Amino acid sequence: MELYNEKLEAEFQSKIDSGQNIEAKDWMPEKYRKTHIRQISQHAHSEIIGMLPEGNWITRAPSLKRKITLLAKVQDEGGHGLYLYSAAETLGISRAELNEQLNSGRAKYSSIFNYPAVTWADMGAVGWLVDGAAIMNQVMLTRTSYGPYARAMVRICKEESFHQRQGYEIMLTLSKGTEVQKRMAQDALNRWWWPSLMMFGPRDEESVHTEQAMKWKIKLKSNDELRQQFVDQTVPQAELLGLTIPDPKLKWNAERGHYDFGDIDWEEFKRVVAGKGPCSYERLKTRNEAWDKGAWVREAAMAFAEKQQEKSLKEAS
Ligand code: FAQ
Repeated sequence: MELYNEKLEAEFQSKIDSGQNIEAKDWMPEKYRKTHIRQISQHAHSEIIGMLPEGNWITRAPSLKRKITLLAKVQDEGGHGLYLYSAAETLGISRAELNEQLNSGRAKYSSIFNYPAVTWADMGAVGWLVDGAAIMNQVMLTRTSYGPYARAMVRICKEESFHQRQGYEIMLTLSKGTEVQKRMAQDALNRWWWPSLMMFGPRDEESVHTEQAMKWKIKLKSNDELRQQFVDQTVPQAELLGLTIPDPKLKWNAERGHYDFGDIDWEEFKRVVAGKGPCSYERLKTRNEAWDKGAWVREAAMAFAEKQQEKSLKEAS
């Protein structure tokens, strides 16, 4: 039995090494299956909870154009959550279990969504920085080894790049606007900068999953590599906006060919991931209320599906 498993594992690894996808019906080690359920479901939960900070601003958007764009963005995020839940389901976990894990507070989701969006400028900063960080990490996921996840990511990345641009455009408008608008944009950058850097996860030496994730081509770059890439890409964008990144240690390092940047508050990161972020309680409460309020929709959909099934059984007999 052990020899049999070793042979299967060797074949499985060589398939990944040669760039082939693993599909839902293929043999896979139990740890690969569990790792994917963990990552894909955390990702799906992040999209679903990620709708909340921006959802709050749909009714307060400053113009019809902004309202329509924000509405479309938040809807896209809901869609991303649904594709990702479907990808997780191909690994043998049910939608009911996934929902229960999120609603009970047992599941993790991205730390970033536990911060408040207090002004309209936050809609710009979230699109520019949060979607910007999300794309940086997710482009590599379009080439991840698990087929259903990789395919979901292709569509998600196309939509995320639109999200990033709409956020940057809001920042551009505000930073070229009145003094008050400029201050709002700077204030939003000040509040979202460090949490955005935390999105990439713990430092490489503390990232428990990276080594295995690289072997299975789930990750093509480490957390720190992606964080550096994000800083290098974002600093010139902030310069173009005429805004200042809130980091006195930020400095171009010609020798490394990268920006050096200051220390991240890892204690804050740990607190937020442990469910003690500024909005952690509120996010789960809102999510649970939405779940309860939606019960009649789920029940009606199930009743309709049962009726349709009965009808087609009758027609067939
Ligand atoms: N927040 O060993 P690693 C978005 C956890 S989607 C909370 O480095 P890994 C779209 C990690 O789960 C944003 N927890 O783990 C949008 C693990 O815990 P566990 C989400 C975090 O998996 C935009 C532990 O720490 N993106 O923004 C965080 O190799 C705007 C050890 O960490 C994805 O989910 C964190 N920031 O690397 C929506 C992308 N970082 O499970 C609305 C897919 C780490 O052992 C508005 N995921 N942890 O208990 C990934 O690429 C990876 O899972 C990482 C973490 C890179 C997030």
